[in-house]
Amino acid sequence: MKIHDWFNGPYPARVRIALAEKDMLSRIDFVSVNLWTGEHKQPEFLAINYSGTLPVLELDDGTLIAECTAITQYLDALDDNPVLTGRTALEKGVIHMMTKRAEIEFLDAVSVYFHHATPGLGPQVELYQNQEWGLRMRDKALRGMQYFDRVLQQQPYVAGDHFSMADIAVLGGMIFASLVKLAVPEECEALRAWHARVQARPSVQQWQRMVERGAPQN
Ligand code: GTS
Repeated sequence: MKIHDWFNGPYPARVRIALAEKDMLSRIDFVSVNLWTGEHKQPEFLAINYSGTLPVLELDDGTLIAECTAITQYLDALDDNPVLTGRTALEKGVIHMMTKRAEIEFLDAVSVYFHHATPGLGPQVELYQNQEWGLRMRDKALRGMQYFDRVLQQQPYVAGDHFSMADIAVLGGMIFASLVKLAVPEECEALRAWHARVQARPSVQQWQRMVERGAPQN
């Protein structure tokens, strides 16, 4: 299996952390797509993913699966022990809901802020920017952090009692927020405590070490 991604991107991080949780990193060949030169917007990559985003999973038979949630669901099901995406109907429903909420209310909002209200990937890649929209999305992301803080005051993990894909999605938001220097409000103590706990997980540590090794040479 191959994954087309960029080594330190927040969305790619979601899949890399899921792979580390499942002890599957060694089964993947990573193909580097350079976001900073706009490789993901070139026809060659758009043929792989119409949406022009990373990551994309490519199976040995050529099947392409884009979207972090879809990729994680596929990978998690391979061993018939889908601990990240839910083993029961109830778990699946709640984890999916909270993952989607993490995207809509937090991670995607930080991403829009980055692309619209900061230099983003630079003038060669960011062909349209709307600063007002970007700033609104920054404020939405901050409200999202407050929402997840309230959730985590009630339960240890984003979707309940177990670490899941929903935690990884919120972690993606925290990774992106840190890249764009969007601080977690001081009063979000439960979110901060959860963040410290999940950052200590071996999967997240392993991802951190991959990032520290730096950009691939291909
Ligand atoms: N909904 C998609 C998913 O969940 O996979 C979003 C993917 C996404 O936005 N990926 C980022 C991207 O391709 C990668 S990164 O910014 O996290 O590194 N961004 C490039 C762009 O131009 O939007």
